Amino acid sequence: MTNALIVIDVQNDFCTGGGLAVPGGEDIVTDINAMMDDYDAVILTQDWHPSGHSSFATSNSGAAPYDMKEMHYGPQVLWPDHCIQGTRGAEFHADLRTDADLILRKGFRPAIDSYSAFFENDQITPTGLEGYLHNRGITDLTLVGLATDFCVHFSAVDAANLGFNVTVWLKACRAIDLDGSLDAALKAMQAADVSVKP
Ligand code: VGL
Ligand code: ZN
Repeated sequence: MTNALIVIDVQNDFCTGGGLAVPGGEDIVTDINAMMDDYDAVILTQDWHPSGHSSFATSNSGAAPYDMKEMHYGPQVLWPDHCIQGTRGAEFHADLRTDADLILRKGFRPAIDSYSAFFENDQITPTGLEGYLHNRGITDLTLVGLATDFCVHFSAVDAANLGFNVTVWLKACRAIDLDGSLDAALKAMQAADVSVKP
């Protein structure tokens, strides 16, 4: 068994004062740093959008943040601007350890969003992470980070469907919780055989 810790999107824009602040986002940093020494590999993901990304409400005339839009790949939440490439908001939280093996960026294609660390929101375009993990012989994944109900949720379900043994550790995650999205995410993760630990 070879295990990896995958730290999802612990970036300034998802912390207090950020463009898409997740309540308590920064509170998980200390626990995540402490966990890193217990894994064979540590991977950080970084939400990394070009300015004017199609998932931003400001890129869709007449739209307000958190409206839904039907994209060519399915329904998409329209977000406040966040994690724009090269900005301070896209940087990792200053206290997060970045001595990781791999930093995987996602969401860089202008016309498609990417919640999952494995596939973009069309569910087909791969990020390459599956191949990286298989090449390194990694079988077991623990996921932590932001946000529980979006990027952690979709990454965990994809990982389980790809055959990895997946644990999500909620004490080191925080949620956006939009219209019951946290409840739905917890159910979807359990249904996909993700082990959800408090
Ligand atoms: C995320 C919404 C938009 C996340 C990223 O990291 O959960 N959520 N972009
Ligand atoms: Zn994003």
